[in-house]
Amino acid sequence: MTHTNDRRKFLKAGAAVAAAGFVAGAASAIGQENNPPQDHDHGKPNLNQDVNQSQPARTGAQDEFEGFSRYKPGRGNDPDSDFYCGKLVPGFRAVAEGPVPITIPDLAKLNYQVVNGAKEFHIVAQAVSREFLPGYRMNVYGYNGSMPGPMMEINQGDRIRIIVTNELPEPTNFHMHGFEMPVQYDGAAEMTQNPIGPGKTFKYEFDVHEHGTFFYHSHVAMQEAMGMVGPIVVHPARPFDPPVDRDFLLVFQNFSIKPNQTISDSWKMDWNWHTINGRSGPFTTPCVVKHGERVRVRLINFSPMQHHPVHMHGHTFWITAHEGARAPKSAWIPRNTELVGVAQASEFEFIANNPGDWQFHCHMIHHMMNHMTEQFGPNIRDNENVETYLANLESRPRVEITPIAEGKKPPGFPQKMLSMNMDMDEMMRIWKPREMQGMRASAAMSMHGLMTAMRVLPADLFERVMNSDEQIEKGEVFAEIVKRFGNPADYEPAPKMDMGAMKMKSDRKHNSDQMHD
Ligand SMILES: [Cu+2]
Repeated sequence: MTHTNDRRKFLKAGAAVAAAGFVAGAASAIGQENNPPQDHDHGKPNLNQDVNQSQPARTGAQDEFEGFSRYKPGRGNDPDSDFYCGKLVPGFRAVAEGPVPITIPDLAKLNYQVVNGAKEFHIVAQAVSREFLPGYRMNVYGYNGSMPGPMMEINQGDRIRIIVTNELPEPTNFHMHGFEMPVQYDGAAEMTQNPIGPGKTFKYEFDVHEHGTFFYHSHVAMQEAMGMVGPIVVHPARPFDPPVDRDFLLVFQNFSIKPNQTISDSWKMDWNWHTINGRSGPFTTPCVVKHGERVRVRLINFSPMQHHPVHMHGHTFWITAHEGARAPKSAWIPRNTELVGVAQASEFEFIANNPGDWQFHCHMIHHMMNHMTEQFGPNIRDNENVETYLANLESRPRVEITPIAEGKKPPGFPQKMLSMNMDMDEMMRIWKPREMQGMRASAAMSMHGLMTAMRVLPADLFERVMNSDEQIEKGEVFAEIVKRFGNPADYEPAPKMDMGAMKMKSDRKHNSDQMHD
């Protein structure tokens, strides 16, 4: 590779650039308040303006890599370049700093103690409840009070000791998926050990020589369908180059839970509830990154039977690893949708060069909806006994449709279903994470099931969203991004008070479409 020296120079300068980001970014953001909106060609993306107004002064060599810019959408000039689609464009973090800690939205990390030279983790298999959406608390199985279980984050070369206690009223077993360990620790009862009985404990201990994205899970099939999984990340002893600035992990799962029930039906062959790290969109906390950073995402599919083509809007990423092994760079593939099969883990990396709030989701249409029972579920809940059912007979079927297309109804109409029934408190909880601040007021309406958001924010806006105590108005950050990087003339803010099709529980009988702050 001929670019080694350039890249080394960059890496030296990169950390200083990143450190200077906040102050300089804040100053330029204030400075541009008075800038008149630029005159754009109608409908054309505005690629030529200085899109990086919020970044500190940098030299062209740090931003541009053979025609690929870390700050402007674009692929570069030559598919054979090392930097095409950002392939080997480094993040701001120096390789020598080691791997960046994992960000795992909505899940905890598992603590350990070093005991007799091993990292010792305690894991408890349990029946747990998990709130998939505000107000929708489901009965599943998991670990340490959580579903999925908490993440183990370890290093290549560690000796680990996992002490598993079974608090379920039935036997379980404990398998660490993908590890090349001594066979008696494989946890594949009854081929390699006796099951762990209720109230019993079993110890697993071995040296970890691999690196990558793994997971632990029960190897009892229907316990798997009840949610018994937890992620494991093993960082490489020799940090990967190019370095990433952020490293996210998302576990995708499906469940079958009838509208009037809370217990996952592990016998089912189809699946109506979909979770990322144990939550359904829009309760999934967005991933937030800084403009120009190199980002890694690890996708684990622990669904019982269905695969997930996971698509990220606005960017092209490189598939860099599958399951337990980093792929050689010659085998990396540029993509915007990665099909993750059952029990597979994929990793991808990209340069966040296109600011905005980008949808990031499984593309299976029935995985892009929460339990798909809006029209059906409320009937069951509201008419749970025969008397109320009969009393409401004249009003059924109560199919609520988006009030559009007056008098013009093609075959198949309607297809745009309403989404959630949440009250104000529940909706407030959707908006509570700081990661949601400044998104469009209607953003939550567009995330259902296996959906979250990848937010790419200029440095100053990132600081406001992630590190300040400032209350940020809904839509403010998004509008600012459109102003700086897009075409404000064609942008219409979301109506602030209008949650659109979402109806409040208390208002549903009054057929109100409005939500009041
Ligand atoms: Cu899917």
